[in-house]
Amino acid sequence: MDHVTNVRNMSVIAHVDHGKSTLTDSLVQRAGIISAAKAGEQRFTDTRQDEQDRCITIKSTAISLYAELSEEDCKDITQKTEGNHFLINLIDSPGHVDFSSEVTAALRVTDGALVVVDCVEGVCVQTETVLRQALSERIKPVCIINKVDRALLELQVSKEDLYQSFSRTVESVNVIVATYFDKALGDVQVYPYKGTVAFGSGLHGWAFTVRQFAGRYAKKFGVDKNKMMERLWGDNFFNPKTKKWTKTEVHDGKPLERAFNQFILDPIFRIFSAVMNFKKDEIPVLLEKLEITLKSDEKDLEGKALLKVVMRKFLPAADALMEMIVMHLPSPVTAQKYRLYWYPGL
Ligand SMILES: Nc1nc2c(ncn2[C@@H]2O[C@H](COP(=O)(O)OP(=O)(O)OP(=O)(O)O)[C@@H](O)[C@H]2O)c(=O)[nH]1
Ligand SMILES: [Mg+2]
Repeated sequence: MDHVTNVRNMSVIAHVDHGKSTLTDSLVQRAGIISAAKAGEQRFTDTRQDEQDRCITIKSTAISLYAELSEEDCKDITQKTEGNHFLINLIDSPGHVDFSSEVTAALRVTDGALVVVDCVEGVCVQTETVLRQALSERIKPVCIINKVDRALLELQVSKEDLYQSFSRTVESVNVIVATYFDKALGDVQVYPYKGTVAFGSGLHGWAFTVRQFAGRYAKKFGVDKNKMMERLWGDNFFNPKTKKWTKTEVHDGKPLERAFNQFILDPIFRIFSAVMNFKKDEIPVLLEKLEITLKSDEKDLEGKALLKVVMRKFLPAADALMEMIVMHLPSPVTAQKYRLYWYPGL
């Protein structure tokens, strides 16, 4: 609290039911307030009995969380910071239009917003309303595309279809952001290759950003992380035979897989397929390759329960969220420069 440059005041905003409270649970769990088993189902910020009974947020709830980022990640923060310890003051707001005054109140006292979008429903009416409100308050957004587990388990989409759906959603968010452009705030559109968009499942407790994967692959291949980030989104294709990158999906007469699909979605799809199809011999090989170790009691799990444990270890939601919040949302020191309205003569 004494290091104001290391404070992030932020709200979680979205259309009703897109998973704000469920996602917040991942952060609450990381702070050690609730157990991993309950995270996602407890909806800790739905404190009132009527909220729990009706499975809907009615009042905005604030919670203060302590976060730590690795020293390496801290080097990439562009605003002034001291050390690698952070305080996140988070407000989980309601998505239902009847309670929109709660969103207004939350936005006024925060500087950044986590915009949650359901990957199946996409950008909805209330997503636009709350995003517009946020931008008119000069609140900087970052975005998470949530409920990706539904796309994989219920809709059984292909990797390319999922990429296209992500891409459309990001574009819809950016159309709104561009419409309400404010010179003082600058360009605040969200881009996966800049690390301001995450993808994941609040219910299952996993999420990732392109930046996280770029970090892993940059180390493995010995290439620059920023270059890798740009390659892992958009029309970038890698030819494993020639080890060359191209901008076209057909190279030398052979179709290539998009880098995002090949390097990011592929391991996730493999885990889902091996676990949900009960491929007992494939699972240990995959876990070893991805350097995931299970505790002895977790080894007996099967199906969805095993999927949750594995995905949480592979891509913990809190890591992706913390990274986005700390790296890309402004501290009060940064934000007050443009949020403070100055009336000459007063
Ligand atoms: N399959 C799936 N379901 C989810 C996910 N996240 C949330 N849900 C479900 O979606 C419903 C709504 O979740 P909440 O977290 O209450 O959504 P919310 O955005 O906080 O809703 P309001 O605050 O009322 O606007 C619950 O039934 C959750 O279990 C997810 O990642 N995957
Ligand atoms: Mg809620």
